Amino acid sequence: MNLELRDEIFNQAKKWILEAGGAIRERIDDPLTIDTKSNPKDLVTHMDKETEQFFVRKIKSEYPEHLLLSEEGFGDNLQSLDGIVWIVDPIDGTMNFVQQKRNFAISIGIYHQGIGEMGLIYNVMDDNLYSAKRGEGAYKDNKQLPQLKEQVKLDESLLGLNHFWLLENRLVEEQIMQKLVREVRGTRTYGSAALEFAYVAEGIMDGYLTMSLAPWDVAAGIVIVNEVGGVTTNIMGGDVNMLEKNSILTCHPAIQKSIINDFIKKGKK
Ligand code: 2AM
Ligand code: CA
Ligand code: CA
Ligand code: CA
Repeated sequence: MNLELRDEIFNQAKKWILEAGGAIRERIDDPLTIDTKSNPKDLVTHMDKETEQFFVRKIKSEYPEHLLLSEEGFGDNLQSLDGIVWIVDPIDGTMNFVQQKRNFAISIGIYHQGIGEMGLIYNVMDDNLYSAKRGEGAYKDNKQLPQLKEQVKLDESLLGLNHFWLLENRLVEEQIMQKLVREVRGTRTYGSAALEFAYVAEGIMDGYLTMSLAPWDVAAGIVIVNEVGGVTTNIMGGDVNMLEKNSILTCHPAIQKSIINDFIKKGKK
């Protein structure tokens, strides 16, 4: 992608994400219309939908040839990643949005011919924007994030992990995951995949492991983590398919092999 065009698109995306986040902040105490989706714990509010529609309107009027892949169904029905595709999660961490009025983010990944060119993750209530352009480093607001520290040992690492890993599940024997929890220094669960990626990029978590995420949960985070030297695959170490759901391991490269080979593969069902 031509760098001038990329900068222009990035500046638009940045303007829109800050605007959309500001609108959510202004209305954070308004009554919410809450619906459920695939199950009673899978929530969506009118703010998720309105925020997604805001991005659809902006993108389609400024860049009619660009495509949009987004959670709440107002985007395009994509069969491929040809062209320029905006992968948008209008509110990542809807349950946090509803119950805590914080700890949620807007996530935008912009891909060209399947390659992640830009990622933006906006922690709306903290007013922190994590962003990256491929090959140009990652930023938290205007400050460049350093490369991940030289070395990290698994038994000194902090791992983002949902508690469902410890219950009987379809992917990995829970005893093996319990062993992993005992091995690492600590675990955290923030409830927003995008923010967990941002924290891995920031170096305040060493990895994040999850069973099933959609493209809009990970598209921005992958680009941002990549720019500080982190790595992202599915939990078996394979490529992430940006048109489907994937299990995800994003982490410091020093602990990737051990998590996959010594734990996940040993407990694989
Ligand atoms: P969401 O808030 O945009 O739905 C919560 O652990 C994280 O997993 C959030 O990033 C959430 O994104 C994501 N997630 C993906 N699929 C989900 C589902 N079916 N139900 C709830 N959260 C889901
Ligand atoms: Ca959702
Ligand atoms: Ca999400
Ligand atoms: Ca969402």
